Amino acid sequence: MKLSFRWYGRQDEIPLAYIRQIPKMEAIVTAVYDVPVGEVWPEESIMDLKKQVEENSLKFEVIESIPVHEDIKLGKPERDRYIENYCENIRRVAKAGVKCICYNFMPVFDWTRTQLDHRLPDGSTTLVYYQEQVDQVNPLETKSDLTLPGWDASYDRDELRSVVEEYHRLSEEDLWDNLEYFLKRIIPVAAECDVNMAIHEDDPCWSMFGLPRMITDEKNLDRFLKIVDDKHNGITLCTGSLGCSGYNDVVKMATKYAAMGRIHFVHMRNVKILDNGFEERAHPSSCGSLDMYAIAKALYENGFDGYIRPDHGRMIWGETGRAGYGLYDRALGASYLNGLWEAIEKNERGEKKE
Ligand code: DNO
Repeated sequence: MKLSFRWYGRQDEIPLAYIRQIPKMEAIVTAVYDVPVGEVWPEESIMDLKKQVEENSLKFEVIESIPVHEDIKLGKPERDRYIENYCENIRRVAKAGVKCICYNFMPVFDWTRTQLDHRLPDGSTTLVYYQEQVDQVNPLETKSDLTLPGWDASYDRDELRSVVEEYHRLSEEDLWDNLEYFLKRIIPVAAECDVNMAIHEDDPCWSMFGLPRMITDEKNLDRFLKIVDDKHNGITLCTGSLGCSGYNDVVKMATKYAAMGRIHFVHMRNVKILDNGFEERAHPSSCGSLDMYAIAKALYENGFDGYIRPDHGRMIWGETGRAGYGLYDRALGASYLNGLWEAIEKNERGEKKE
C-alpha cells in the first residue's frame, strides 16, 4: 500500500509540513479547487500543487477529484465539450506525474450527511446520517434552507431545483447509458497516459431524494467494470460508503476487486450501522461495524499495491476545521493502518517460511 492523505491546497489549514510527519506518509491527494466544474485546469495551477507537495518530500500522484459536469451525467448536448475538457485534464495531470484519478458519478449531490458535529460519548464529534432528518428535507423547496456537506455550493436554490427536475426525467438505465458514453471516451485517454481512473462509490450507497444512483453494490460494480474492461477503468474502494449498508460485504468486495487488479485507491473509514442510518466512527474495527483488519488483509492477500488513505476522521483534542478532514484523527487512522499492514505483512511472510 502507498499511504496517502487528502489535502485541500493552499486553502487547507493543515500544513503539508505536518502531514509529512505522519509515519510512512508517501503521497498527497489533492485537486485544483478554483476552476469551475467542467473547465480545463490551468497548467500553472497543477504545477504549483506539484511543487508544494514535492517541496515537502511527498508525492503528487493522486487527484481527488476531477469532478464530472452535470451535463455529462445528464447526457445533454453540451457533454462533448465537457468530456473533451475532462480528457485534457487527464492529459495535463498525467504530464505532472499523476497516476490515479478519483471521481464520482453521483447526480447533483456528492456525499450526504445530516449532521457534521454529532457528539459521541467520548466527547469527540463526528459526521452522521439519520434517515428521519433526510426525510424532512426537500431540496426543491425554496423555503428549505438546509444544505448538506459535499453539495455543490455554486448552485442557487432555483438552479438546484431545475437540475434535480432534469434528473427526475432520467431513468437509472439512462444514467448508465450516460456513464458508458463518458467511459468509452475517457478511458482510452487514461490508458494512453497510463493513469488509473478510480470511480468512488455513491455515498451513502442508496438512492436519495428520488434521484437514481448506480455505484452502490457488487452487482453494479461488476457491471461498471465490464463497460470498459481495462485496468485503467477501476475503482476507489470506499469502505465507509459501501459499508454503511449491511447488504454490502466489503471484505468480499475487497478480495474480488483487488484480485482483478481493479482497485487503485482505497478510502479506509469505519462506520457504525444503525437502524435509522449510520455514524462515522474512529478507524479501529471495534469502534464500528466494519472489520478493518479483514478488509486490509483481503487487500494485501490479493496483491493490492495502490494508494490508500485514512478517510474522514472525527474532531478530537479541540481541533476545529473542515468536517471529516481534521489532522489529528486522520493521523491516528494512518497510524492504525500502518500497524495493521505491518502485522499482516509479517504474519504473511512468517506463514510462508513455515
Ligand atoms: C468525501 C469524499 C467524496 C469524494 C468524491 C470523489 O469526503 O470521499 O467527496 O471525494 O465523492 O469524487
